[in-house]
Amino acid sequence: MRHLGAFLFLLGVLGALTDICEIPEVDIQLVEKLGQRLLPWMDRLSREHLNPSVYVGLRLSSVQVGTKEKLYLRSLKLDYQQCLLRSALSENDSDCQAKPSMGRLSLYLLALRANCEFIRGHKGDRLISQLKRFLEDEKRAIGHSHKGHPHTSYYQYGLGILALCVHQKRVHNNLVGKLLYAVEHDRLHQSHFSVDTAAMAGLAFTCLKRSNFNPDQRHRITMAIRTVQEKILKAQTPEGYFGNVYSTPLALQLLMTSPMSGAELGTACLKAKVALLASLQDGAFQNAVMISQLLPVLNHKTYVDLISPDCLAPRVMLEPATTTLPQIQDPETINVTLQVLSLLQPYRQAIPVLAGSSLEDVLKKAHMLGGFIYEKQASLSGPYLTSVMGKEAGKREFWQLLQAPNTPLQQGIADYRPKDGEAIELRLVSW
Ligand code: B12
Repeated sequence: MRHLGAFLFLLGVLGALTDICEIPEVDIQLVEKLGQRLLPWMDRLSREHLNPSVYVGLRLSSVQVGTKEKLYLRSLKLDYQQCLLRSALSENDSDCQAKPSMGRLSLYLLALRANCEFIRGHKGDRLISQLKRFLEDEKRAIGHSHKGHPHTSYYQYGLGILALCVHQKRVHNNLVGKLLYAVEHDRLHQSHFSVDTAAMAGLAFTCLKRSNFNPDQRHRITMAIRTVQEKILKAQTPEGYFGNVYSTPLALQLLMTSPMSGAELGTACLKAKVALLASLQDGAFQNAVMISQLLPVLNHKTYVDLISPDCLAPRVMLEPATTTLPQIQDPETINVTLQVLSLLQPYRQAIPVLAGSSLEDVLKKAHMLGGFIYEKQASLSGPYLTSVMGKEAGKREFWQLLQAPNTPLQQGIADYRPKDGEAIELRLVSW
């Protein structure tokens, strides 16, 4: 207790010294460990594994993987340019099963900037037009009265504006206006405040402001940045996270760009950093997208730096981790209760799995045992649960993962590892 008191006092002193949001130097070994978890991704150059977010995260980090980065970007280019351009011509291209979404196209454009490239030429112009068309569609879906919702989410809407902005492509006032309205009228989120979405909107606005785009809207943009910053600060948990552990990296990216200053901001960021470091020690960051959003922060960088990135900055070369094989013990079997109560015919079953299994392993085993069916879809963040017991989540619905009775999980089916005796509920909810 005495230690905690002294620690909080120290935080207060440090906070008062630095009243901007700064993340003091982080142990490079910790950063290397995180970077090493991205290494397997660098070797997977097939379509379903290519992940522009991973590339952006690495390039804005203090570590590098040498020539593999070049190869990776080349594969991204081949995939995204061909697929997007071809799918613009014909809807059913056999090579490109799914047309990349607005968000993925935006991340691809960020990846190009992370390599200090501007989108160029005829093909480039078509990609930009494509992204603008996506945004126009979303604008129509939101509607004149702002009562509707984007087909994707305001997160991807913000990402789209950010991507155009870092490529110095201006966006119409009325497109920016939709995001401004959503921030001003608290419509970014349906059910509860999403720190990630607010942070992404704030990063997009910060880019517009720094680039002197949309001068007629300058005042509204400045106010919107302030609004999201204040809300994110208010969302800080007693442990120090902004929202939860996984929204803290994007929140910090935004707060680090802040023109706002004050002891409150400095202390809040230091507290968040301490909480993040503790979670790193606990192994909370395993997911590649989450690592890719965190690495820039540990290198004092944000997505807004893609306006003019420093591609010559020295970065430490990553070596593959030397793994010591764990001693093989008799694998212990644990029981996890799986339940689906939100359907007419409820399902509840104890599923025996090996200790350390993921929730996805539990679902697979439940399916094998009979009486349980589910479907998933690949996403950049990993497998996303789309359907349970034949019931597919509809538009603006999703299958929520909860620890019974009512605690939403903070990880997906591939990353979450239930403990012995835990009960997991899958619940169809609106968002
Ligand atoms: C929007 C969003 C949602 C929407 C997605 C629907 C939609 N039409 O957009 C809704 C509200 C449905 C949602 C649900 C969930 N989400 Co979510 N979501 C996001 C958010 C804000 C943006 C995702 C995005 O658009 N990325 C950009 C595009 C280009 O990438 P993409 O791969 O094409 O995007 C798709 C996937 O990300 C997928 N998706 C969304 N959330 C999740 C979570 C996981 C684990 C997976 C595998 C996929 C996935 O939906 C996106 C749209 O199709 C991120 C924030 C962030 N920091 O990344 C959180 C985030 C990814 N979600 C998160 C979580 C935990 C979940 C849930 C598991 C929550 C729960 N307890 O049920 C569920 C998923 C359950 C399932 N069925 O598998 C965490 C993941 C943390 C981690 N360790 O990986 C994040 C980081 C939020 C957070 N800070 O906690 N989410």
